[in-house]
Amino acid sequence: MATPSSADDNHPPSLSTLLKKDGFIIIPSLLTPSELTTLRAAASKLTALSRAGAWPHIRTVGKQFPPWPSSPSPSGIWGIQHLLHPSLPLPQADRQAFQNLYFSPRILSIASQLLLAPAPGTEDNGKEDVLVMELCNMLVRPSTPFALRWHRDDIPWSASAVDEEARLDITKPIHHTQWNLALYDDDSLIVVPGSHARARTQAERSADPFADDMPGQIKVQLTAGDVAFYDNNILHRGVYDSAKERMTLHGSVGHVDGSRERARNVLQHGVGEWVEQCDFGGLEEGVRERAEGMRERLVRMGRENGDVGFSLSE
Ligand SMILES: O=C(O)CCC(=O)C(=O)O
Repeated sequence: MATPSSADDNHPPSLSTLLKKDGFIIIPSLLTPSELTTLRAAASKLTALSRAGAWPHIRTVGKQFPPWPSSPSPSGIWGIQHLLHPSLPLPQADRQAFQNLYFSPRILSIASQLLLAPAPGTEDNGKEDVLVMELCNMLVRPSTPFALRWHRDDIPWSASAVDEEARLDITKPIHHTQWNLALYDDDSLIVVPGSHARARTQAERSADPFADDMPGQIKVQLTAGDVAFYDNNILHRGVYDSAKERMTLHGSVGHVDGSRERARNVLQHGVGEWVEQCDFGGLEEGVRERAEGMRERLVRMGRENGDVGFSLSE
């Protein structure tokens, strides 16, 4: 399991080195107990409202990729979208808890370390004003058993090995990072470590899309309060236990050089329709300015990229 603990205590590998090697890293105990309590309270209220059909931005059981219907299917929901949406039907304190978390200096410092890694041979680790606001969603326990097929988030399963290699070149700068922050212990995410950096093997190509025994697969084990950062083009799937509580915040942060591929990844979720109405006035000074800058760069990305379509379909 990749954790930021060191192979050599004098020269611990950087977070970006670990992420480039395995495709994911786990940062234990990012949240304090009091933050965990506050976020669980907000998350529980939003989950109840979403299951009852009072929040239309949901992921419905039975459908893996966006767009999703706006009412829960009879088999329930497995995710809730847009936790930063200005119309989220929650008291201000709960909405603030999600904003505080998404823009928290701890999350953004890790994102900066991953996205602004120094170019080989330089000491320069860039400037923070290239971070872009992206997604802040939540993955929840479905009420009936449900599983996602193996996928990469932004490369179709039908891609040739040549196309996969062109997209997965890890010598190129990283332009996004995705994270899962568990509010309850969570082992639903299954990944093949290292697969973010190579085309699929013949065994992976010919495997059943719902295979429970993909060679090399591991469960990403998160204890409540831990966060996993990962490359969303790692081979992965979700397998959900309807009897086990799950409320895992699911976000991403981008880099301004992310171009059309990142624009599609983010804007296919509909964020462009509401991001300009978000009120970040409740954030602490310093954090607020950074949030405004990240929002501004997302708006610009939307303007420059027009209709982006969807990454995947089923
Ligand atoms: O449930 C998870 O953690 C994985 C979700 C996922 O693979 C996705 O949203 O594409």
